[in-house]
Amino acid sequence: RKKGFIFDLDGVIVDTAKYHYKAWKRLADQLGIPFSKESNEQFKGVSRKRCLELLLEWGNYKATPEQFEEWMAEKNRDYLEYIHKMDASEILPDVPRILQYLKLHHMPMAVGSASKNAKPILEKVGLSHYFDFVVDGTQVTKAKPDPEVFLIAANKLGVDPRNCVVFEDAVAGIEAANAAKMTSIGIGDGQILSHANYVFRDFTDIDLGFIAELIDK
Ligand code: B16
Ligand code: MG
Repeated sequence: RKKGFIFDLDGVIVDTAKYHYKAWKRLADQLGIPFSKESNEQFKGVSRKRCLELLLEWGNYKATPEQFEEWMAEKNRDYLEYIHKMDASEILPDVPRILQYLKLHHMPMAVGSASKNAKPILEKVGLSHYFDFVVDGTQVTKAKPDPEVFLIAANKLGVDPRNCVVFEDAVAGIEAANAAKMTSIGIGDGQILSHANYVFRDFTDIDLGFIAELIDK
């Protein structure tokens, strides 16, 4: 059976969560809304719009549509400044080892991310060539935990969703992969990602034998 491999971007391939955090923190400080690293956890895998809605809810803050647009733009301008300086050193440990192995076995591969900045980030860190398709926040209408982003990816790869494997670091992303009937692999904390079919702390914990089994299953 033909298999497909789909990777989330932020938190799986690169650690951009820290830049999202810094950009949101700056805006939150400016608005006088408390915002911590723990609050930032709830922004993982969540669209920019939804993140701002949450921030304003937490701060009990009413915004006009114009302010809302301006703050989203401001956060993104800040974020773009950080990612502009990114290079291959920011790829998470052992990601290339897994990508190379899959490529060697001619596996179809895609990125499935909520981010509208996915393509420039992949270019910056030099990983674009591994992926046949990048499905990102510019192409989806329903955010994770809706399976849309992964279903579009499977469709583009020409692989039955049940034969797709998803690597995700966010709870919403694991839910999305499960809803798409894909094999979900959590990257991170097993207690947080308890609904995943498999969980690894990071890619250094993934044995190539395990990937070989996924390919042959
Ligand atoms: P942007 P992923 C997600 O990417 C991030 O985890 C999330 O924190 C962010 O708000 C979202 O992208 C939108 O990003 O503002 O760049 O469009 O994890 O789905 O790759
Ligand atoms: Mg993520």
